[in-house]
Amino acid sequence: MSSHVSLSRYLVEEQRLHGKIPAQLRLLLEVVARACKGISHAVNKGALGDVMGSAGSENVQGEVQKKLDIIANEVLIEANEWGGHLAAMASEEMDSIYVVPNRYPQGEYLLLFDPLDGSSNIDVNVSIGTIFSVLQKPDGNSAVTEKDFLQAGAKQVAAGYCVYGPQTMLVLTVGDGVVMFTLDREQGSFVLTQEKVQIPEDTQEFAINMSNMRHWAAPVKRYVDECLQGQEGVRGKNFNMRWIASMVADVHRILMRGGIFMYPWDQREPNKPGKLRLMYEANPMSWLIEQAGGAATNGHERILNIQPAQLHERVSVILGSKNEVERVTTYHRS
Ligand code: AHM
Ligand code: MG
Repeated sequence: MSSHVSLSRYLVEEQRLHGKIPAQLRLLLEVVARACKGISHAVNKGALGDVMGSAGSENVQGEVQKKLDIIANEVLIEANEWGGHLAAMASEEMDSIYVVPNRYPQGEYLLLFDPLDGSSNIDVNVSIGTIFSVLQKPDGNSAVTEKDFLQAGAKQVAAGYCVYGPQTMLVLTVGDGVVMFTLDREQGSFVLTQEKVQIPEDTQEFAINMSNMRHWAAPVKRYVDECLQGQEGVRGKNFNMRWIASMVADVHRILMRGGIFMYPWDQREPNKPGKLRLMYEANPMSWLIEQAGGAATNGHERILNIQPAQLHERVSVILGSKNEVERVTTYHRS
């Protein structure tokens, strides 16, 4: 019965049945899950654990770091550096890549993460999460460099997130659909609670930060205008809106019941392609969404086909229910 399948058992059986998860990748995913359990505990402590508030520092993108951003980053690094499964890591919270120190063996995988996404929500007790993406190091023998990370999202071998909400859930793909695990705190393990996640192709729910409306490009304005017209407008149906300001929580809702999420380019900072990061946020989320039957584009092309030029590259993101994402993408073409 699926409610008794632990993450470890799922990974072992997935390898046995489909050959998707070699031992090193399994170790990696188990270690990431263990780190997420640690982050979940820290998040849960809140004001009791001296983990709230700002750390008084900024990351490479000039964003103020919260204490929990730094704690989560450290938990992921410490958990992953010694196991021999990784060559290097990259994080939204670190300027450059973290190569596994010489004292440990180096593995063939590269791990990228946003240690705590939606961190503006930490202090107000709203869902936040960890997003991760796994790539293979292209050249097995040479020393790992930042260039090794610059691979299109289509090359990911595993991707997922852990959402710290009313329940802590780990959501994963290795290219064989999307599976969801719920943390059983009494057992201390992630238990399989949903398989074959499918996003409905149509939706009546959109997610976008409406306060930026005046800055959007015409195709995004058109799409949202038409949603707002409701039954009387061209769409002939009413739409609902949700915006949690935690991508993890917004994407989780879309995986559960459909919807479209947009963080598009806007005129506030015209030189930036968008707010969200391609390699830590957009790629793993886009793969999950596609694996669940949805779509993800930047308005012009499939996000997973974008060849990154830099580690901290940003991108415009439109993802979710297939027909709606295709509609917004078509509006960008016309
Ligand atoms: P973060 O990684 O610094 O937390 O920023 C990413 C978050 C996303 O989770 C969310 O979708 C978005 O920023 C919210 O942005 P805004 O506050 O502009 O609505
Ligand atoms: Mg983030």
